Amino acid sequence: MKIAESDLIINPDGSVYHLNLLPGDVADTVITVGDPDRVGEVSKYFDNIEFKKGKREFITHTGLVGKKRVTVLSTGIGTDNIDIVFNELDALVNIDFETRTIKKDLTSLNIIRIGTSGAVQPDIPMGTILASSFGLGMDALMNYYIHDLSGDERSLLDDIKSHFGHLKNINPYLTAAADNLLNTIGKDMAKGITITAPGFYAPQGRQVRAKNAVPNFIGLINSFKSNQNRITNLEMETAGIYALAKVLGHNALSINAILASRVKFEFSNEPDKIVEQAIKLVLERI
Ligand code: R1P
Repeated sequence: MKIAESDLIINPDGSVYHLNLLPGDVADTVITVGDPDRVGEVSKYFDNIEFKKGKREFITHTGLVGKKRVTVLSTGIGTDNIDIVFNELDALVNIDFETRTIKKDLTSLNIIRIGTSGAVQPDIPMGTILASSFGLGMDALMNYYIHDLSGDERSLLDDIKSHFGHLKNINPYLTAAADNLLNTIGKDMAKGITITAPGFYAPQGRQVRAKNAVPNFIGLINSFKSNQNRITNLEMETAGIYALAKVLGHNALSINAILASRVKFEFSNEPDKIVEQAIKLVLERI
């Protein structure tokens, strides 16, 4: 079936609408970062840069790490942007832009987020590099997609729903990390469930001036336990990345540079150093 011009918008130069990339620009291994300035912090370690492109907050560098072709691109903040980035990344590899049809042989990308995050458990200090074993979405993105769960995901999500059930208007969703990436890139890292919030302040339990509707949100979050699983950290993209990667047949892993302890009320005085450690670790292991 032909995909409508209004459903998949292709620019006059043949590039996809927001990312401004052509089919062929995306490597099979993709690193996503939130901050557009972090793209160069990753690609400065590339052995060769093939090109740099960008539009809005979506900056892309593709090049070689050793002999491996790697793309690094910025998503900006939030799962609304993840919706755009993941659909367009997938279209670039799995849709024939000439015929506007889905290709017969689909490509499965390995996608690794390198992002920043705050810890909600006292034994996870600032400076930790943490791999998300699951992404737990508190945002609304996956209300709009059909998202099948494995048996393990379903039973963990049921426990989560009973823990957070009194919070009205939240329909949490859960997806596991891709095993192939968790067991290689994330092999000896701290691990846990990462909550993806639809905001930075009250949606992550921060109290500044506006009154929070959920009292002691961090206490509610860090008291959850189901078998060996607990919630370790908060950020704003992982759950959308995991869920859309699964829906579209890609493998995803989120690596979190822990810059803050939300239980000790601390923020790191060397955030760039922690992010750099995460970048180096991921590049050594991809
Ligand atoms: C909020 O400051 C941003 O930082 C975290 C959150 O997920 C959100 O995007 O990640 P990045 O540093 O990768 O953007």
